[in-house]
Formats: sequence, C-alpha cells, structure tokens
Amino acid sequence: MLEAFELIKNRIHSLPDVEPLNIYPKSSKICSSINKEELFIVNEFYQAKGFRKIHLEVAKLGKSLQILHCVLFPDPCYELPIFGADLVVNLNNISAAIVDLSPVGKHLPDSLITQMRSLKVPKFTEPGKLPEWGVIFSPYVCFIRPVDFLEEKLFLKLIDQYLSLLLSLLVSVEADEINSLDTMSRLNYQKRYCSNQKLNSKTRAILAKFFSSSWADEYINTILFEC
Ligand code: BLA
Repeated sequence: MLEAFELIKNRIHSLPDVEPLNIYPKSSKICSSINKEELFIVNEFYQAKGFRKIHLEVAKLGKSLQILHCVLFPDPCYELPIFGADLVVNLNNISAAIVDLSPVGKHLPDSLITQMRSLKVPKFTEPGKLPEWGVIFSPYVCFIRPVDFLEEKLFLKLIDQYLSLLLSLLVSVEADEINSLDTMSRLNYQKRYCSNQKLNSKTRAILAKFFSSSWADEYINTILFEC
C-alpha cells in the first residue's frame, strides 16, 4: 500500500507545472473514531499541465480495511485519458486491485492503443468481474485479486507503466479551445465517468458504515467524483 502510494506520488510530482490544489482544505486529513475503531483518510490534491484535478487518497477504516484511491482527471481541453486506480486491502491482503487509463471519447487515442497493446500485461490468476457501471473503463482495464507477493509487485509495475504512458502523451498533446466541440465532448465523457463511479455501491457502503450515509454521499459527490 505504502509502496503504491510512493510510486504514484513520485509520478505525480514529475508532472509538468504540478502544484498542490487547496480546494478542500478541511478534507486533507479526516480522523474519527467510532465504536473504538480508528478511522483516518489522508487526501492530496494537485493540478498540473493537462490535469484539472489529481486526487490521491489513503484511507484506513477500522482495524482491517485500507484503501488507496487515485484519479487523475484531465483538463478536458486536452485529449488525455482518465487515470484511475483503486487498491482495497482487507486484513493485509489486497482484495481488489484496479487500474485503467479510461477513454474520454468512443475510444482511447490511436497512439495510446498501440502503446497499451505493446505492454506485456501478466496473466493474473484471479481476474475480477467488472460490474455493469464499469463500461466506462477501457479494454485495457486491469481488475484482479493478487494471489501472492509476486502478483502484487506485477500489479504495481502495471500502475507505473500506465502512469508512464500517460506522462509520455503529455509531451505532444496540445490544448484545444475551451468551447470547442472536442473539449465539450470530453467533458461529457468525464461526467459519465463520474456518474458511473457513483454507482459503485461498495464504495458508498463502506463510507456509510464508518461515517453516515449522508456523509458518504457528500464525500462521493464532492471529493471523489465531482465533475
Ligand atoms: C471495489 N471499492 C471496491 C470495494 C471497496 C471499495 C470496499 C470492494 C472490494 C472487494 O471486492 O474486495 C471501496 N474504494 C472504496 C472506497 C474508496 C475507494 C471506500 O476508492 C474511497 C474512499 N473505484 C475507484 C476508482 C476505481 C474504482 C478510481 O474509486 C477505478 C479506477 C474501481 N472499486 C472499483 C471497482 C470495484 C471496486 C471496479 C469492484 C466493484 C464490484 O465488484 O462491484
């Protein structure tokens, strides 16, 4: 978990023009204690060239559950995919690991497809079955339950490779006008991404269990998937 956090953080810090974003000052550290169970959430937000909002979060909810959540929301003026990663650790085992570069159009850009095809994605032992709302993900989404330390390492490597591809796209991408049709269409795809992510009942259930259902809704709508 810590390793994934460091890896993603290093990649974020290597983005051009990266700077912290203080949009939700009250949510940078959330601590609470319910029924003697300790809860904390640490949130970091950044902005960078090509990205309107970068969110990296680590949460420890009670004794057994730890979550790493990261989304890089592109500035819709740029033709960049949405990077998303979710690691759910239950009693020291990763119960779900998801990473993707998700399209903001009908398909990912051709140049990216070529690069993603050339990545050697390992055959993981236990692939996950995506829920219906998962139509927002690309054909290259990796959703697994790592069965051992080796698979955990291989998954981290994949996160790093996806981030590396995203960074290499940034070098050549040009901004379109804010009111261009392409920009507006990409924004609509981001909105769809957020609406579908909000259909993940597992995220809501966990947050509602440890906080409250209204707190969970507010958190999901503003911090996690605001668009
Ligand atoms: C699954 N997400 C889950 C699960 C939990 C959470 C508990 C079930 C894990 C399991 O089956 O063992 C919980 N995830 C959270 C919480 C937060 C979080 C509480 O991020 C935040 C505080 N989810 C994302 C992003 C992606 C994502 C960015 O936030 C993908 C890029 C995917 N999470 C995702 C998917 C599942 C999941 C696809 C499986 C859903 C299912 O099986 O129905």
